[in-house]
Amino acid sequence: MKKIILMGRSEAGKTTLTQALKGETITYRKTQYINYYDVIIDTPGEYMQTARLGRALALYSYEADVVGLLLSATEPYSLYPPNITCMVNRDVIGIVTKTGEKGARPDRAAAWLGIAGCRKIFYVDSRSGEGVAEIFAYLREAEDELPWEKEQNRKQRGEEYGTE
Ligand SMILES: Nc1nc2c(ncn2[C@@H]2O[C@H](COP(=O)(O)OP(=O)(O)O)[C@@H](O)[C@H]2O)c(=O)[nH]1
Ligand SMILES: [Mg+2]
Repeated sequence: MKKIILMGRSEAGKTTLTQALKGETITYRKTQYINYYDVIIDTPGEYMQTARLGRALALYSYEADVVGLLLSATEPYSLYPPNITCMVNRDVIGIVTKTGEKGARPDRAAAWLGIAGCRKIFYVDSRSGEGVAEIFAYLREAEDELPWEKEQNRKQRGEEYGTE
């Protein structure tokens, strides 16, 4: 798995998404996400709410392969300056959270993330688990086996070698 660092203002949903990716609350196809603690870095929202955002982004992104900028679909404004992603020499993805909330405007949040410089945008509701699998799929590397593929792959190997 590629290592992702999640950034966004307080209440953006960083910790909840971290939990969803770690499988503490979410199940997908009855399989729990487990043992990905080392590939997700949660950060305090304070970085976003100060002028130090750019520097924090640049520094912390060295710890990761991918930076995820979170913005809630319920936010009435965005704190991201235009093209903030130019501070980072890593892939930066936009993640719109809380898509299932009442009055959510995922389209507006996505547009703001686009202005911030994110080219690829994901949409999640970490409470229901909607969209979390897509982030997993993006973070996977060739050698990774996603949780819901384990059973299928085991069966395939069993058929090939005549064993289970
Ligand atoms: N419906 C919904 N609620 C969310 C989602 N993400 C976070 N929340 C809620 O929003 C609040 C703040 O989330 P939290 O993860 O603590 O935000 P953080 O400050 O960025 O870590 C909590 O009450 C969460 O339950 C989401 O994707 N969907
Ligand atoms: Mg948090």
